[in-house]
Amino acid sequence: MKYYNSCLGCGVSLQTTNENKNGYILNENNKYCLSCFKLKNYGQYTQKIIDTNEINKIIDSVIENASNSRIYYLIDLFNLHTSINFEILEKLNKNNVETVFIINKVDLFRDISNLEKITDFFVEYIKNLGFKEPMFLIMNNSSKKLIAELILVIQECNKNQYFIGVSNSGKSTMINSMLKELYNNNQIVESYIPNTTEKIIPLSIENKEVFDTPGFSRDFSILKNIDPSFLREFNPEKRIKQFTFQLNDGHSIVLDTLFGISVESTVKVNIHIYVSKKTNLHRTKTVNLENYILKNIVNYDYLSKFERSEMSYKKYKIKANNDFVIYIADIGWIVAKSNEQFNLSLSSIYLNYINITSHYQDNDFIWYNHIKD
Ligand SMILES: Nc1nc2c(ncn2[C@@H]2O[C@H](COP(=O)(O)OP(=O)(O)OP(=O)(O)O)[C@@H](O)[C@H]2O)c(=O)[nH]1
Ligand SMILES: [Mg+2]
Repeated sequence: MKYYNSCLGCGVSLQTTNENKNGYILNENNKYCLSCFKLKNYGQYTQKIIDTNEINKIIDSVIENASNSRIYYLIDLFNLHTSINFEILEKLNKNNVETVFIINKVDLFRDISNLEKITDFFVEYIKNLGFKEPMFLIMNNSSKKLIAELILVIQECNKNQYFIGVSNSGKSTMINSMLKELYNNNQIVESYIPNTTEKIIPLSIENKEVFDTPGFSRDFSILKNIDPSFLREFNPEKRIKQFTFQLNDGHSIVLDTLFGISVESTVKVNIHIYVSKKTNLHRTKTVNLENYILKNIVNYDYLSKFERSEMSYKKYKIKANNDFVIYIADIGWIVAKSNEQFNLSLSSIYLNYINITSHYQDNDFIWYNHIKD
């Protein structure tokens, strides 16, 4: 009988003594901890204790000992801004680690030909951070062709190969897709729940040593406060949808009941919203916005775990004839434009939980264009 020290699915040490601790197994010969077993076979989630400090230590030690390693750094195209961890990039650069950047989940976008612009942007961006000859790959884990190409890249390298990246960027799915393609085996557990992988998982791909790693911090993420049974709602499994509105002064759009987008303007404002198809967008007058949110919030059960505050606002004064982009981590992004200067505000009773960044659209980086219908 074979006994396993660590779970094949998430890498955590297996134990038979405490049901409430990670890595619990019923029988000593189980390959998967109970939590991975349930997730893998029944899609059932069990609450796990995640120690982000421990994960950071694991990643630090991978980078510090990477003199004979190649690291694949995954960037989740849907969560572009939050995929970039400056501290980790700095460490990779300082330690002169051979790094391959993988831009993943390109299937969420419509026109792959435009992806060249993204790569160009990233090459510049990463070079500006000091990386001398960064390598880039564009991936979609459901593409057999791209997975076959990645297998060739792995085969040609004689170093230890680590896949790192923010949680949910698709590391485990990527490695599993290669294992499936080669050996019809999909041993690692992949899921839309953050921090599925807990420890380093060593694997062999065409006799090369490949390692899955736990995703680093998603402290910023709204997903952290959402009940796992609702997380699927937030995972854009299919192509992101563009919703287009023309908003007049005093009109608003409410996204689920998470936040409202309102404008003050003398002319119509064009608003494009790029989110998962499952998101509900409702148009209302700004005077009715707060009432609408409070009345309908019960229909959005996933918000019940949040502590509500007073309605608070984030305001932007936007120049005429410029695309202004607002990224909302894990939700999507908004592009607003008008031929006159206007004010835009985001209002929410959960503003503290939402990670928002914004900038004027740079002409060289019109990456959101490839999902335009
Ligand atoms: N659309 C799309 N979704 C993907 C792709 N790769 C992974 N996903 C989805 O992204 C989610 C996270 O995938 P995982 O492979 O578990 O991510 P991870 O990086 O291993 O996450 P951690 O283990 O938490 O660090 C899952 O719902 C996957 O189905 C992809 O290429 N395209
Ligand atoms: Mg994983």
